[in-house]
Amino acid sequence: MRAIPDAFTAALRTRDVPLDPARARDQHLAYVAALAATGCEIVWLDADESCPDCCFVEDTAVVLGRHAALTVPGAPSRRDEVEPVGLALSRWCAVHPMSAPATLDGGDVMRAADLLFVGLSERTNAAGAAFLAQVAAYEGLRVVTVPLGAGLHLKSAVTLADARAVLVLGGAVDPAPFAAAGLEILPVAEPVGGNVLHLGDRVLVSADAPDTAARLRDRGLDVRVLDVSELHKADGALTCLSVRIPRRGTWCA
Ligand code: CIR
Repeated sequence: MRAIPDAFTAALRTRDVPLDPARARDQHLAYVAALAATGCEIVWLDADESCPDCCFVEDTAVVLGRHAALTVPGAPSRRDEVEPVGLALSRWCAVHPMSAPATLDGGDVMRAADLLFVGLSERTNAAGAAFLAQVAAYEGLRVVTVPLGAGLHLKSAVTLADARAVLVLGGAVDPAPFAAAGLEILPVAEPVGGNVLHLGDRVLVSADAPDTAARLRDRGLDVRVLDVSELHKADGALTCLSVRIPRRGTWCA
């Protein structure tokens, strides 16, 4: 995870709303606590005041096991975020840096067992997906590209609720490739309900998606609700605030 800079006020966003770094930090700390409570070790990188979006660390790297791809984020203002994340990750993984004109944001990559669904979006292009496929092959993983119809990233709209079921925000993407992979489709209508973070037997859900939280509870999942409203204002969600590094021989969302 990476700390929130004062420069967060200048983070990229689709809506012209002011951003409050202090409020975002309070919400970020609650998120850290929720991750730590699941038994994760937290590796914390300092903020970089020249990178307003640096807390959205998921977009800079995709960890696949012993190998990780370092991205070229689709937004040029985010490209300096990558190097410190790569240095930190090199403690666990062989890191493979992507080169422009390939671009990819980690928020466009959703893993389900041995498949990596990659959203082709305003941030991620076909060359970025092809590079990821090369690195993924070292781990025996296969890439399936899915064109994104609306929204910032694939995982803004589609995430695993558990290992066999996927939440899909209506209108954002064709659910057929997920169904073809044997995943149960759980359609959602709440704009931030498609982005949950499934960690072991627990799932984190945004407080702005109460219907999704209730539905996942009804499925018997251990749901924890977090207020990340200040991060939503910068188009961030639950997955984008961390890069998850699974224990050897396991995988995580
Ligand atoms: C951006 O526009 O790049 C950031 N303000 C938000 C990135 C959110 N990342 C993610 O959902 N993976």
